[in-house]
Amino acid sequence: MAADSENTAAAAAPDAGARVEFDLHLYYQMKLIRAFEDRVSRLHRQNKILGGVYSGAGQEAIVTGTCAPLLPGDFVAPLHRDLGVFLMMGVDPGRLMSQLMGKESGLSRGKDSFLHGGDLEHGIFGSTSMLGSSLPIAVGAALKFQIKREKHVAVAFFGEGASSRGDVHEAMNFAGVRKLPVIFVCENNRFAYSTPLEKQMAIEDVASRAEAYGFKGHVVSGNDLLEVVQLSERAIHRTREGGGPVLIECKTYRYRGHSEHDPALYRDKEELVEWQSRDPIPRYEFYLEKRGHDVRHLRESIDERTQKVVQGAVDFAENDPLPEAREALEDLYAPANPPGLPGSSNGKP
Ligand SMILES: Cc1ncc(C[n+]2csc(CCOP(=O)(O)OP(=O)(O)O)c2C)c(N)n1
Repeated sequence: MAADSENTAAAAAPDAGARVEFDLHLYYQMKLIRAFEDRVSRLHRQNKILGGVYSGAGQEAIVTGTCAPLLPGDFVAPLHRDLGVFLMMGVDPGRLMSQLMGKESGLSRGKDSFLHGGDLEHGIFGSTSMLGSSLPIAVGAALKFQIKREKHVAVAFFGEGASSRGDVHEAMNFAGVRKLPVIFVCENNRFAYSTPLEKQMAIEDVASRAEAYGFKGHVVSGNDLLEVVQLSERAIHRTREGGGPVLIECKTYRYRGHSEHDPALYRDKEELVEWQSRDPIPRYEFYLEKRGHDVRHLRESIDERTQKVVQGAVDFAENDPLPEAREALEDLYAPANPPGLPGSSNGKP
């Protein structure tokens, strides 16, 4: 979990014991995200989820690897497929499931689906529907960190489809000019809804655009957790220390349709099989095996743990009440005198 100090300590000082703990923690998180999303897809078919479900199955290594090196106080703007970001940043799985079911304890107290639910306590901005529009928000957060001399970073996730929008260009250009502490993470899963990559981009790599904004762009396999986390650790550290923005493009593949209602008949089944054979979980298990772990045993015990957590989240959300009608008008506007601001009367009239 990103906001988790043990994780950060392991990232900063990789002695053997801490490295093992960190490796296993990443494995657990990636498996938890997969199990949670699988369950959400099933719950959707049972009509228990409020709004659309945009599965990130197959893309778990990206959110796991890029959120792992983050510290408390950092800011993250996920895309619509990034349920895993919430789990990585330490959001309680029960509250997250309540958000998906539109229940009282959800992040927006039943006022929205997953799509727009954020959690600023955990540094997560709730996505807007306009693709790419969260990048200028992340850049704004980074500008605040720079002005206040806070050693935090902002991370903006976006798809290769969103990368063709003007907001993305403006955000990257401004970040480059001001050398802001922001990391742009492109999850290139080869499809923007039904539009394949080659029909919406004339170049091979989104990462090559970074040069035009005056910072570095990297391409990694988004299905290789080790590669993602190693690059992210270096990039986040450099950006935190004043090195300016960076763009990381993670090549991956979307396993399911754009959302659960989309059977994705427009794509080649062979392509899906090829990408599933590069699944991030067995790939990381191979690494763990090479590190001397008994992977079969590990997989069994982690599966048991993740199933318990997911079932606990479902039980919590199913027992959580729906909000009362009178609450519909609460939490709509920021308080006139937000606590903690200069001249504020701490929210008192
Ligand atoms: C400005 C804008 N155009 C179109 C849409 C409709 N739309 C929602 S998601 C999506 C595909 C996004 O593709 P990508 O950015 O690659 O992310 P992915 O869904 O593949 O993770 C589209 C076209 C939108 N929400 N906003």
